Amino acid sequence: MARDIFSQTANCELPIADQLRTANCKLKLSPKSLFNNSLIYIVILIRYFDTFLVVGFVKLMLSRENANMSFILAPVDTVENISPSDFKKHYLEPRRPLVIKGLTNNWPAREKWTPDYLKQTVGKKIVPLYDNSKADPSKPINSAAAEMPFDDYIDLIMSEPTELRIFFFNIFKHAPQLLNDIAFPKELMGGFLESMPSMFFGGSNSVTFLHYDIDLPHIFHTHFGGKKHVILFENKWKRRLYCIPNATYALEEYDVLNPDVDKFPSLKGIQGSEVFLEHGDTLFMPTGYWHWMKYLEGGYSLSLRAWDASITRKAASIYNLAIKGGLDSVLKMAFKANYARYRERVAVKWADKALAKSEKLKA
Ligand SMILES: O=C(O)CCC(=O)C(=O)O
Repeated sequence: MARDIFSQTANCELPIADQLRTANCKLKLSPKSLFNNSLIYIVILIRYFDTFLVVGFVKLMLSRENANMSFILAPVDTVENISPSDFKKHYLEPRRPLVIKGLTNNWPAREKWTPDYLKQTVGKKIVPLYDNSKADPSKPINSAAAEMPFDDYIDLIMSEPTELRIFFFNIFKHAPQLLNDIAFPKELMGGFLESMPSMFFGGSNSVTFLHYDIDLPHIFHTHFGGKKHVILFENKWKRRLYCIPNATYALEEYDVLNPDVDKFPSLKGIQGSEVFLEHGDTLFMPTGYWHWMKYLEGGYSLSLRAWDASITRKAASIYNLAIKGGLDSVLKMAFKANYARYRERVAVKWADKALAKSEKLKA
C-alpha cells in the first residue's frame, strides 16, 4: 500500500504542494485518500518509531564524536621482548615509541616494590607534591603545591583519588639499595645517564601535563601498580600543539582527552599514539617526544634516561638545559603575568601559522 502512494507521486513531476494546487495533475487527492495516506504515515511512524529513535541517537553520537575528534591516535606498538637489532632498526633509529612488556621480568622490583615496601624503605622523608592546576606565571613550571611525608603520601594514593603527584623524585638518593632491584637495559642501547634515574608517583585522577623533557633524552618509563593512560606526539607537532615559546609544555587551556577544536583548531588532525600501561610495562619514549599521562589508579613509575647518539641532539640538549631553561626563568621572574600572556599569544599565533602551512601543503 505504501509503495502505491510512492508510485502515484512518482507519476507527478511537481512537488506535492504544487500538485495539490495544480488542477491538471494526474494525482487526484480526495479528502478520503488524504485521510488514508496520513493514516498510513502514522502507522509507519508508530511501527518504526523505535528504529527512528535509535538511528537518530547513533547519528547524534557520531556527530558529537566527530565534533570532538581532534587527535588521531594509533596504539603504541607492544612486544613481549625485542632483540637489540630489531629495537635499533624499528624503534631507536626511526625514533618510534614502543612498549616492552617483559623487559622487567627479571627485575626484583617487579615483585618487591609494593607500596608497603617503598613506605618502609623511604619512610618519613618530606616530598614535594604537584597538582593539576595551571602553572603560576612567575614560578618555575615545576613548583610544588604542597608537601607531605612520603609514607603518608603512599597511603593517600593507594586509598583514594587525588590530583597530587610526586614529579621527578630521585628516590635512590634516599634509598640507594633500590638500585639493586632494577637494571638499565644496556643490551638495547648505550648512553644511559645512570646517575639520573627518577621516579614519579600519582593517585587515581592525577594528570601529568603535556610536555617534552627539556634535556631531550630517550626515556625508558616503567610503570608499577594500577593502569596509566599515556598519549604521545612526535616533536614535529610542537607548534600545532600550541607550544609555549621558550618552554617545553603547551597551552594548558585545552583538555588533551577532549580538546575543544573550535577554540583550538590547530589540534584537529594531529597524529599521535596512545597506550594504557599496566604493572611492569616499560614504555620507550624517543628523544623529544611530547607526553601526557593520567594515572587511572594509584601507582608509580621509574624513568631511565639515555643520550641520543647524534651530536646535534646532544648539543640541543645542552643548549636547552643551559640557555633555554635559564632564560625562561629569568624572563618569568622579571615580567611575570605580562610575560605569560605574551607567550600564550605567541603560542596561538604559531599554531595558526603552522595549521595554515599544513593546510596549504594538503591543498
Ligand atoms: O609519570 C609521570 O607522572 C611523568 C613522567 C615523565 O614526565 C617523564 O618520565 O619524563
